[in-house]
Amino acid sequence: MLKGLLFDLDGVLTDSAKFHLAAWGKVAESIGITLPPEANDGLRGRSRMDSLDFILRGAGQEDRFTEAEKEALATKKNAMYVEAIKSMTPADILPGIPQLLADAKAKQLKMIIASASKNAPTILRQLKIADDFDGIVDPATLHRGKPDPEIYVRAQELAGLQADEVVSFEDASAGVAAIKAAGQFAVGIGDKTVLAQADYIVPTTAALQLSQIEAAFNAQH
Ligand code: G16
Ligand code: MG
Repeated sequence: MLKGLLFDLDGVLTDSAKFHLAAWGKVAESIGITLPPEANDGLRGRSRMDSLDFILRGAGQEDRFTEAEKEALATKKNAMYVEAIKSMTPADILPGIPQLLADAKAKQLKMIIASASKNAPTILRQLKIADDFDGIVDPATLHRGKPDPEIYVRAQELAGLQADEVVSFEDASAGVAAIKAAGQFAVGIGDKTVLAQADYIVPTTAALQLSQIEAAFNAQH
């Protein structure tokens, strides 16, 4: 029986990717690197330091900086990002999400955030949906990033539920892989060839409907 929903944040509840991309773009520019167009997708769901490594690797400069210098660059990016997300309001919640959260609440489903972002609590407050959730996995306590299942296993534990009692939502293929490795039902939001591993796929959040997702979940359990 469906008892809980586990949510990625960026790309699922709101589009914070544009702010991540803009901040990384400025940091990259400051060290003479131009972000390639594929950076937008490539940065999705990656932790802060993994994102920097991804950018440096893409430019063939993975050995250019010391760990301390990389920390400084990541701190600079985060300061710009934190400034940018102050402009977020409830209008930045993606279409279909307010109804999904209301339907889940009416069914008393547990709701947990499984985001790689250390800024997730701030964003939820800006969107004024922080109180809708029963918990947030603290990414600082994780050992491995998505596609490792750790974050989804932890989210399920926070909900006090079993793998076959939850549905998890993701926009990134690494995130869907993490959900499936955790043995959970995956809802993928985005391109169906990219997210082929998901159990249920919608092109955008506007197409999310809890009754239909629950029917697909029940058919599989
Ligand atoms: C998000 C974004 C990533 C970002 C990561 C860490 O993940 O998709 O681009 O690098 O969080 O964010 P921060 O620097 O704020 O800790 P998710 O898991 O919500 O998609
Ligand atoms: Mg995401």
